[in-house]
Amino acid sequence: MSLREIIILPDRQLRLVSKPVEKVTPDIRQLVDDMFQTMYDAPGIGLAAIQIAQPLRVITMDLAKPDANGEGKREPRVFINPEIIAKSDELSVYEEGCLSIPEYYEEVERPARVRVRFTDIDGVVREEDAEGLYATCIQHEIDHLNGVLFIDYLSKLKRDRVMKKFTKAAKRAGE
Ligand code: GNR
Ligand code: NI
Repeated sequence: MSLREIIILPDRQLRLVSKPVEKVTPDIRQLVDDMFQTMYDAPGIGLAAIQIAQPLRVITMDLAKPDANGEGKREPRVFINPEIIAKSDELSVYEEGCLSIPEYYEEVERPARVRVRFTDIDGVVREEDAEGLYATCIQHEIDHLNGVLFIDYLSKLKRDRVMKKFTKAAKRAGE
């Protein structure tokens, strides 16, 4: 396992559309292991492969609350080639954050419940109903696979402000 660097705004790779995984190979399992290590270290509740610069349709997630050591009982989930096949008309608002947009949080409105179809780590196609934080998180992660970020749902004013802040920070870091 290895800890990988999480790419942040304004890295243009975040706008790539990730490619489907054709087969769950040892390389994909290695990628998933690295994603879990990176996600737990961050710490975050979800991670899309593109956030470690791999444009593949792979997501890791763990919605369990960590204990004081940042560990506790884990509930790791893996989604390969996930698709939303149904969504509720009812919406819900959640304050979102993103490891690729550090320390910025805003409320986003999304369908409250979704049904997701995905391939699991054993290569088996499965479907699950998601609600609450699970629904919010899977939608946020699937957006990453399509080059979409939660700031895209905010006003242009807010989005421009965030982009400017991170562009400036990147320039300063590069000088
Ligand atoms: O760690 C994360 N927390 C979070 C909180 C609310 C809504 C979505 C998320 S996902 C985020 C990790 C991340 O950036 N995943 O892409
Ligand atoms: Ni994110």
